[in-house]
Amino acid sequence: MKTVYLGMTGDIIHPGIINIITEAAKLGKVMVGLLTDSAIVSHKRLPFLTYEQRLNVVSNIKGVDSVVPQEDWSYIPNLKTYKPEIIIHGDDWKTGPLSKMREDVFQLMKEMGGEVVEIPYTKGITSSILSEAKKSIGTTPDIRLKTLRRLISAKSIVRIMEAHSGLSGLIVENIEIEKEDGIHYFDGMWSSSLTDSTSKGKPDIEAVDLTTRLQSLTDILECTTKPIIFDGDTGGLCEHFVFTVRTLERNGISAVIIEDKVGLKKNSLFGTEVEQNLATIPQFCEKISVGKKAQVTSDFMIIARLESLIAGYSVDDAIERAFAYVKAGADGVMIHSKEKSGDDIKEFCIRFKKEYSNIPIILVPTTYNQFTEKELHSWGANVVIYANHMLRSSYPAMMETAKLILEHERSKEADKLCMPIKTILELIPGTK
Ligand code: SPV
Ligand code: MG
Repeated sequence: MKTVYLGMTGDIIHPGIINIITEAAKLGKVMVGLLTDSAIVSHKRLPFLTYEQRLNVVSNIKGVDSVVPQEDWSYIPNLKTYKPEIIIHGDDWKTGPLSKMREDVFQLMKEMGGEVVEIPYTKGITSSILSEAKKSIGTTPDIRLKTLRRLISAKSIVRIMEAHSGLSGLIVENIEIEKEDGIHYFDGMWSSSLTDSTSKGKPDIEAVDLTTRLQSLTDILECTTKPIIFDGDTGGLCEHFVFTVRTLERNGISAVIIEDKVGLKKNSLFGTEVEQNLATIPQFCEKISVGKKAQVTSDFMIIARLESLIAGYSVDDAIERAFAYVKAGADGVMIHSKEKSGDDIKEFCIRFKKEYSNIPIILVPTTYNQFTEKELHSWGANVVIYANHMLRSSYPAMMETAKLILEHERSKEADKLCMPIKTILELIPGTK
């Protein structure tokens, strides 16, 4: 019997997929090439179900003979490995972004003496339409929490944007642009102490209790599904940190980042005149360790933030601390710097990855913002956080609008800077 190769994501099973499997089974033994998370995120959003869950579903569909992982977005590597006599595909790939891959597949199958079978695409129901519907289903704390680890292992660089309100969260949740290599979007949100306090007109000096920080966080949680990394400041005393970890985890937050400073915390990017006192290594290791013991799931991440470079210490100091924090249980390290050249960060990343290639590095390139995500990844970074850009960009727009109204004694001139009321109705479901 011939082998018929069928590539799929298998996240949402709809009648179109059952149809193509049925057609494939008429031609031979169906081998499904199930795209892995990393193959999918190279071009599309992370699927709802994990690879293991999708494997379970797809292997149990009538007509599927075997399932193999497809590690690449392209079918070509698997076609070379498994040499099926036939590959089957919906005819929708004749045009659009898959048409180049279609040509390559035809060429390869011809060289291998195989055949490409195209079947009419099932109209009216596509995975993309269904994933729109999926968005309206929302998420659960458990699914949201787990997603950050999945993203870190699937993507070369995880892209996180600051959100400080429901509205900014909605932008991060929804915005995407189409580029040559697929859809680009933000993978998750950063709950920043700086932007949260600034949006409330207050200084960034570590809230006395979590309650105020949780107010805006709750607003974001209510209208988004993407994973959230929480800025935990210094984490407070060990006794407090235990509660913070539990509260965040219960709410479906994926990670907390705590910085190794002591005393009154001030924002790291403020001028050099601000004195920064660092915790001793054993002190901070103790905090990480009590936090790790407090968490209930194995998915929640405690990330140690190194302030050595901010406080005027060397890369050597940061490295010594980073190694100690990882040994104490940190699931990742964030290294921060005000240095524009990026040289110190690059040196840190390279040295850290030589010792711990599997521990994620998180960067916050606010000052060294000339480097692209690809460049930061080439140093060893796994996650990039745009830590304050939604808030900072909103301020000039609001200032300009307020000035225009004062100047003209009416609002007509400011209209061009304002979101149309219609957009509000479209953006916020339930107001249409
Ligand atoms: C924040 O966003 O609050 C941070 C990052 O802690 S930074 O402001 O760069 O210190
Ligand atoms: Mg902060």
